[in-house]
Amino acid sequence: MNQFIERTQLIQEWIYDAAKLIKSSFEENLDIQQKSNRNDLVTNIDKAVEKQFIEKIHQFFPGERIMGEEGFGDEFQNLDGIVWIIDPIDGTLNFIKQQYDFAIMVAVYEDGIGQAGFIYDVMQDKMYSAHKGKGAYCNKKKLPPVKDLSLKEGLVAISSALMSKEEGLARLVGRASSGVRLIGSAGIETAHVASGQLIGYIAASLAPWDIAAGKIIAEEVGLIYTKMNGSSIDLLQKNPSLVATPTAHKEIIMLLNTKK
Ligand code: 2AM
Ligand code: CA
Repeated sequence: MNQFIERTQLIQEWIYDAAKLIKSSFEENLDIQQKSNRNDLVTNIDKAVEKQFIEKIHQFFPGERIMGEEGFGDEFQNLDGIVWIIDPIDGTLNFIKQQYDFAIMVAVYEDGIGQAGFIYDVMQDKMYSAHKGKGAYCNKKKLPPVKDLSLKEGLVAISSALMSKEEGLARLVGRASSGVRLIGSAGIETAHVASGQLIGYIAASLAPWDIAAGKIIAEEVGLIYTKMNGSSIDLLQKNPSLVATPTAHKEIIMLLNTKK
């Protein structure tokens, strides 16, 4: 069996353990710190979950490199070899303010190519997963290839940063679609595009850990995941990001070009 498929059970166990840790914190006072701005927060729980993943990866897969949002992993100049990309809590603001709509995300890349991706919507108990070339799943159910709907035929998700910073651009895409939906977790929004609830998701600036797992899952169901100008995602940097059905992807890029 492919070595990345063999890892599935272990990775999912780690994710369920992390979810327990996160849920057990609901009754406690969180230690909350600000990162780049007042809406970019980190808690003691984000840090504890990342450390827990790193400990387990070191124990089971010594020598493999880890990129983690909270900085307890390695520094990266390239993506050579096997690289784990971890977002301990995606949607930290939702975790703090709503105790809902946040995810745990784990991806495994080899020489820059996505091999396995997991997005766990903790409160809905939905494990989205994919292995390269083997399709994507929500829990045990295989996700069908997406219908190639156009922008006007579907709902689109837009990050709140894009709504506030690039209002014109967000409005242009929103108006051309059936409607706009906002959740505030790149992982859950991407999972909803993969499961056909949305036809696309656009975000002003996503970090590698916001993208890595979702990109593998999205591509397995026939979605296109690129930067907003259509060029390839760079997992060593932040990216203005666009994931959509092939037709909606083309339409959104055309709309964004008319804005320039
Ligand atoms: P995070 O919660 O892991 O930081 C919110 O619209 C989405 O954008 C979340 O998935 C959030 O991930 C991500 N995001 C990326 N950069 C961000 C930033 N600087 N501030 C807030 N959210 C950010
Ligand atoms: Ca995070």
